[in-house]
Amino acid sequence: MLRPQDTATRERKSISGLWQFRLDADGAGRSSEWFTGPLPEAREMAVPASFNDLSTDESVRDYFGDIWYSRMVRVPRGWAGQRVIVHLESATHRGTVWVNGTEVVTHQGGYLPFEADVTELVTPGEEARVTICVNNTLSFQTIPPGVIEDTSSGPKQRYWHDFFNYAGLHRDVWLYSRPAAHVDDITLVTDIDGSTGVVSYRTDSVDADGLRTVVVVRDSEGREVATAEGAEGRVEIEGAHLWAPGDGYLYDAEVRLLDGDTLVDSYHQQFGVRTVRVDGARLLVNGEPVYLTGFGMHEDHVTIGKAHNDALMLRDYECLTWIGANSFRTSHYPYSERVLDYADRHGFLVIDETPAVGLNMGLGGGIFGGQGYTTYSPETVNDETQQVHAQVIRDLIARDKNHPSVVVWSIANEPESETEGAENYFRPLFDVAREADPTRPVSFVNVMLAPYGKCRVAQFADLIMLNRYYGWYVNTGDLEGAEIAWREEMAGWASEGKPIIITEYGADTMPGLHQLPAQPWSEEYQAAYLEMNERVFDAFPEVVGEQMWNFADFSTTSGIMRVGGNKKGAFTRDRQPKAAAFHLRERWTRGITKSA
Ligand code: BDP
Repeated sequence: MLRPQDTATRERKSISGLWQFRLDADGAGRSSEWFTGPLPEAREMAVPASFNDLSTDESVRDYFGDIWYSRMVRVPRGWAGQRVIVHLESATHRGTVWVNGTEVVTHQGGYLPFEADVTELVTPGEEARVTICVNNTLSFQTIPPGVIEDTSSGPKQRYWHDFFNYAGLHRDVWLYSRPAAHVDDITLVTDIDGSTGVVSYRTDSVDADGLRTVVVVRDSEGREVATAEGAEGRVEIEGAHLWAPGDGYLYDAEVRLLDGDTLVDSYHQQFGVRTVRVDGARLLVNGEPVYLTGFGMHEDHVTIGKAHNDALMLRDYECLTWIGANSFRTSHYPYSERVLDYADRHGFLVIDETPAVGLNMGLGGGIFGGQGYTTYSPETVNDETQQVHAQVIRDLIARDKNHPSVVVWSIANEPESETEGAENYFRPLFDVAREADPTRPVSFVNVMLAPYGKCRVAQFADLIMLNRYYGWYVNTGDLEGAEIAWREEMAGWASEGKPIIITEYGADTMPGLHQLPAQPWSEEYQAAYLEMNERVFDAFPEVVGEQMWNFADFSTTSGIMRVGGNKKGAFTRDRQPKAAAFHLRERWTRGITKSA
């Protein structure tokens, strides 16, 4: 699937904005056929936005079940003779779409795009009704997992991930036109031979029998630098300007479908010429060792929740640049494609993560009378979950494979990984990822409950990614003891001979709380905690990256461990620096070089 684009042969129309909206606690919408006309008793809802924080009503914020969106849209009259497609960048966590009363597509998984050809259901020049039923209920067979529990005050949704389960239409919804014979997919893989950029390409086209495929590569100034003919092949760029950290140089590959010399379809795919490779305990980009600085992040903002917003994205990137970050992880789900586009253009390194978070019932399970669960079992995370997980890995790679910024696939965050069930569950998933993309390292994020010597999944990973909270969840307030324990565990991982990226280390911090001597929750403690961690990282050449948890404070479910959300941000939720941010800036802008 290719993204909607305006090209010589295609046009797109955003249908974001204010939609009719209605929660459906009784599940009445389908039987009452709400997709056939205006939504009864609708209120207004912004798209893109999470619906949760736009209301002042608690039952709206915590609602789970069917959620209906509806609007009329005029199909441009100039699209006559073209195919008309409805495209959703995401629907969290499940979406079904009707056009003029006919169901056209259902999609599982909250952070990846889907679409349907609706040509036969609409008339160019006339209005069409688009209805979307989103559902945000999690189960053991969804990624991420969750469960509905019966409580004395009614059913409640429970999940094991530490961020609020925002839902709705978080990204743009589009109508677009394309020719019947069209380019359907493009895969570009780059290599470097001396000063030549070698681009292997594969295109898939639909209804294209007898048509020619021509690929034209242009540099960032629009100068043609290479061409090739055929659905699959290779082009060479002499004296290529490589894509590198901090230098997001992009080329454009235009794929043209031609009937003789007549243009039938045209699609532009940007790409960077670069290689990524693990070599011993080093991570190499273009053959050069890289050291990642940055954060695990969240798509999380006041009022709009997990919605994408260009202005807020720019502020995030401003803060990342100011602090000297060269990388981030899309913890804990695929981010908006616009975030990756920016990373491509500006040379950020991205660890791209699936939504597989919370596959660990040992975390937060069973405390204070809560029900305990076994993570991997026929009744909980099972074969069906594994199939869904495999599909989301394939879908993520299909969406993001051409982004030069993506340098590592993370197939899960902090799953239970110390048991036989975990080993059986994950072994095939690594194969799935490598089959979908043989060119990038594949890994997962290891949790503290499966320390060195106990983890049974790290053996499958190309590099080790660790979340560690010595000095916070353990050795709380005792940074000396924390450092001893941390060094001891790190020495074990280092002996594996793989590169290690610290994907989380952090301490909750109330902005404005000052304490000398430093105590947990104070700004001083956060800074001292970071310094302790940095001493450990600097002592091990195998550590090739540090991504502090978290870039900014973020919203979570309520609980005794969270004060208005998770407060481990270097920045506050409104993107203002805490004291620790100045410390990180000092270290990261100075540059960290390692000799491994
Ligand atoms: C890790 C999770 C992350 C949490 C963080 C924390 O990967 O999502 O927010 O710890 O506790 O367990 O702050």
